Amino acid sequence: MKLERSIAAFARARRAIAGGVNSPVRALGAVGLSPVFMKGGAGSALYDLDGHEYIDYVMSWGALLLGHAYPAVTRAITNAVTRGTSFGTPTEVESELAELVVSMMPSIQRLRFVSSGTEAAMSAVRLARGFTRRPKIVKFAGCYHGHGDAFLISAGSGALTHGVPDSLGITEGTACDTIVLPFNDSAAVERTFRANPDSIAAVIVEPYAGNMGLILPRPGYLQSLRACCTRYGALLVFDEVMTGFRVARGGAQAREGVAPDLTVLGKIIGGGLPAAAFGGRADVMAYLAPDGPVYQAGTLSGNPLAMAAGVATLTAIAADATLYDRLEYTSRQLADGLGAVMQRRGVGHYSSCAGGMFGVFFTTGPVTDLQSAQKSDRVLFAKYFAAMLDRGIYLPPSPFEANFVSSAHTARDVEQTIAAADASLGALLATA
Ligand code: HOZ
Repeated sequence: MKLERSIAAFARARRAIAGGVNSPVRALGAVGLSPVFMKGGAGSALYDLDGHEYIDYVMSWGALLLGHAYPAVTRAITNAVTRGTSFGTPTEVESELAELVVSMMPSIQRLRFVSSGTEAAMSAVRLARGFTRRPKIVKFAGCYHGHGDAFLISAGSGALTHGVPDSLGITEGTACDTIVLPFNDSAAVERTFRANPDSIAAVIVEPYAGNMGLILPRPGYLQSLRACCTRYGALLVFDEVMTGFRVARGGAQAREGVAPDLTVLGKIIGGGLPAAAFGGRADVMAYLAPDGPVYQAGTLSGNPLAMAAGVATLTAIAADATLYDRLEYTSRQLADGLGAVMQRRGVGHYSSCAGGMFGVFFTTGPVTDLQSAQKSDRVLFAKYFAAMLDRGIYLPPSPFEANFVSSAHTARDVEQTIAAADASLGALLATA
């Protein structure tokens, strides 16, 4: 496949942008390729600079639940932009989006909008520390909560494939206050609380881990985190940046029946524009300035364009009674169909899915944590990624990222994707 224009665009980008990209995984380093520059998208399709069309399973890393350029979202943004792009004052559309979120996620009594998931996670942890007056946080290896200092220790996502799971630039003091435990291990959490009964402010977790591939919690795991936090007076923070509005209208917390104290949201809440939020118990949120002593602020927080896109997105979600059944059906068809192809071709695999996301590991499972995820065959994945790209399928460019579907993905997309996987693996195994 010819990607001449993308290659030229990357050479240009590298002259002015650090590394040529504004987020590391986009560089496609994990699969040894040069990035594909896109010029547009519609529904489930992406179009690159060289004129190729792809079925997209990145969906702006999960932000687009309704597909690219969903008409109601585009209309809402177009209408909003004619009234001005940013005021630095409150606007009513912020309350409109906040009310929608509160109505969909009962554990959120109050929230605060920010511009990115990173900012939301950082702010939630500061708030948890301020509220509990304790220093430490517990996170899980392979979970990713954006690039705030406290989280870049055994982090997932791009940190896993760019050789820096523990980034330089994080002070020893920060690292000391982050306790990293294996995902899905309730006993490790219990032991840690017993050893640090008065110093843990919060446990932060992706309830469905989506940044080391997709790893679902063992039955009872999230409940055990809830119980430990309650017993020891720490806050339970669910990072639902990926899973919020994606695995169910009320996120993973609704599917699992576990109410966190705080929730971190991003991606879908902004309908493809930069918006994120953190929210939860009213007594905890009351600690935030201007009412309380924990400071947090942002010029573009609650930006009217992003709020309008969010309102249009959540309104469409709320009005569609069968949306999550359809998304789960599509994800299941893909996870099972791709698994069947791998089985037939003799490739070790393990798959999982939830709502509008799914994961396929190139290893025989079960995959329950970072250690088991890292058994994935990265070399085979890189070849598979390239072969799928050649056949018009745009996958997340790393074995440790989840795949995302939208309501725009069709049965024909699923069929084409499974056929492409069969042809790709057939060709790869023939030349191996
Ligand atoms: N952190 C995102 C993947 N889990 C990547 C964001 C991006 O490159 O856009």
